[in-house]
Amino acid sequence: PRKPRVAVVFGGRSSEHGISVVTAGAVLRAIDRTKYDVLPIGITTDGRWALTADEPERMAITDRKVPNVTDLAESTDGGVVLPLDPNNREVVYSEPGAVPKALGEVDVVFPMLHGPYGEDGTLQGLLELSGVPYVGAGVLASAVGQDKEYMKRVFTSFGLPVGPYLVIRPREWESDEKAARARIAEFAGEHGWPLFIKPARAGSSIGITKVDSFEGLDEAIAEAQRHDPKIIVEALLRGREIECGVLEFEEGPRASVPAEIPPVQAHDYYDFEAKYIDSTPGIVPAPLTPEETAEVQRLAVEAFEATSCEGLVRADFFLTEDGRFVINEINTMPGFTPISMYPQMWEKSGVSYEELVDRLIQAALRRSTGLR
Ligand code: G1L
Repeated sequence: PRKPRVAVVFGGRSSEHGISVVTAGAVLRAIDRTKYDVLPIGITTDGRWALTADEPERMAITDRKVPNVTDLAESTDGGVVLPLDPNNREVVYSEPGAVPKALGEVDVVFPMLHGPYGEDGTLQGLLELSGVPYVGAGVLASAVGQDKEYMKRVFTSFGLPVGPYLVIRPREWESDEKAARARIAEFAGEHGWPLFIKPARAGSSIGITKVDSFEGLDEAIAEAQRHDPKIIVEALLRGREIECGVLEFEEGPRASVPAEIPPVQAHDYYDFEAKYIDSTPGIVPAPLTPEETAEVQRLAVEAFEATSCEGLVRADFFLTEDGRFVINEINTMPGFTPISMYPQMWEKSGVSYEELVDRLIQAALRRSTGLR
């Protein structure tokens, strides 16, 4: 029988294009070629889909230069830019099936795109319409995982502990800035400074400002609104940062050993570079009591279930000074190089990077043949 063909889709219009290419290179290297055929599909920074050569060694950082899809596609022997450019939209979106036809025979897609149109459920919706199974979270879980407000609402309704927060919607801000500021003042009165002002729907640490007083609040709001008109205000949670991976096995989701992210001196939350490229600053497994470990693992699996995740999720927590776990967020597309937190937590749980990639593909293929 023919081997299942896995299309790895990477790159894209996000500022995190390069990291996606590097990560896709690692995934391409890890896929068992005796079991699967592989089709690497890059999306250029201007949104064109291109078949790229299956040469993961060209997808690494060399001489401090981050790879990009345009270089890979243009200098690739037999590389074909598929008719999926923005000027030819009808080919892409007009009819269900257009994409798989353009891609050729594809049994499963491994989506590796950051941010809007990648991990927010839109690409997942396109794949649903096209009838192609894909790795990871579906439309709903992706969208919930991208929206800090609805993430907290879902957690709360499932009894998961979340920290204090406030949402400022665009209409409220436009109609009455003063009232919105007064709500923030009341929130600060109750929970104290500093506050974190964040875009409600943006990945990584983009657009986030820590504010210590009213001074700087307006600039922080403006900065967050540059990324999303809806913003979220969060109180500082004192405590340790603990993360836990969840992976879907045949019998259901299981939690990895947790990790601890030590506090960073230079910045209060580790930035994009640290999160995706640098070696993991985490301690794996986290030095927790067996009871604490079991508790955070239980909460991580609950977060996976509450948001109807599929395949995998990384759940991030604070362990507060009074010994309670508070869930901060989930990430349906966590950093995924072999040295990133999520693969490291599984490595220390006895699941190699190769096995991880295989389990994710298998979970996607299983889903396509059964009732969801
Ligand atoms: F498909 C998975 F497994 F769900 C998946 C997809 C993408 C896991 C992790 C990622 N991560 C990335 O693509 C990225 C961190 C390079 C950008 Cl979001």
